[in-house]
Amino acid sequence: QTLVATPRRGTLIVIEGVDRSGKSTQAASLVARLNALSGAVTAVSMRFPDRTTQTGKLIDAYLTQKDGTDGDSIDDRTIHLLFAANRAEAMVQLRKTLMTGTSVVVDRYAFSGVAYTHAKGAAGLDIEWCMAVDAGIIRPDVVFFLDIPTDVAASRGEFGQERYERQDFQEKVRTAFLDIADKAYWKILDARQSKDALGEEMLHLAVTEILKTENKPLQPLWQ
Ligand code: T5A
Ligand code: NA
Repeated sequence: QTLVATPRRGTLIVIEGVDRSGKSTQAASLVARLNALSGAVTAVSMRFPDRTTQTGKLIDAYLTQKDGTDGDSIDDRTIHLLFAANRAEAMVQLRKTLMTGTSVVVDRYAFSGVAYTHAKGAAGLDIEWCMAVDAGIIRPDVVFFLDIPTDVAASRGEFGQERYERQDFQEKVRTAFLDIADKAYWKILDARQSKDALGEEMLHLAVTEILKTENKPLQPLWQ
């Protein structure tokens, strides 16, 4: 009888929150902290929207309101589908990375898709429709929700540069996030803390999740 080492897959860690809650700061910090622990690359980062792909370029033009008109050339349903397509096209690479044992820290995911579209309050864009479009992509092992009062977020650097950065809208986004938060795998964190304190808390939680992941099969989201 041969002893075969149990293959261990990477852990899928998603960071969510309203604009300026500190997601990109913490995503970079978490990847660096995890890799420093082992002295090897055990974690990489990914972000959505990925503005570098074909779908990402359309999304970037929409968000920065450089899409030709006054910014309304892509309707609400279509931009939602583009954000979902931008995630769908990344799944082969994401699965491959996880299955080779590398953890992935993702800056925004389908939860942003649902929260921002639903917060528009437009007819036909109910939560069920928003979720259905992303159903079946890889389910995160854990979601860190960086919770912050929207007035604190609005006081941070460069707020107001992009389409959705209005405080009343951000308030609706925060409510939508909390509505879809699944207690089974979401951790709601206080994002008013200092960058370092929050980074330490997330490192501790991430390590716990990585140890728990072992070789559990990947699961589809919302199915
Ligand atoms: N969107 C996205 C959808 O509508 N549907 C979707 O499906 C998806 C995926 C772009 C927009 O797209 C929408 C949501 C967004 O409106 P993006 O590219 O992620 O999404 O947005 P960005 O503008 O890049 O990032 P955010 O505005 O969300 O900011 P972050 O990443 O939350 O914050 P971060 O880390 O850049 O920090 C912001 C500022 O705060 C400071 C930082 O130094 C920086 O100046 N800061 C802190 N200050 C004090 N204390 C702390 N703890 C701090 N942490 C950070
Ligand atoms: Na960001």
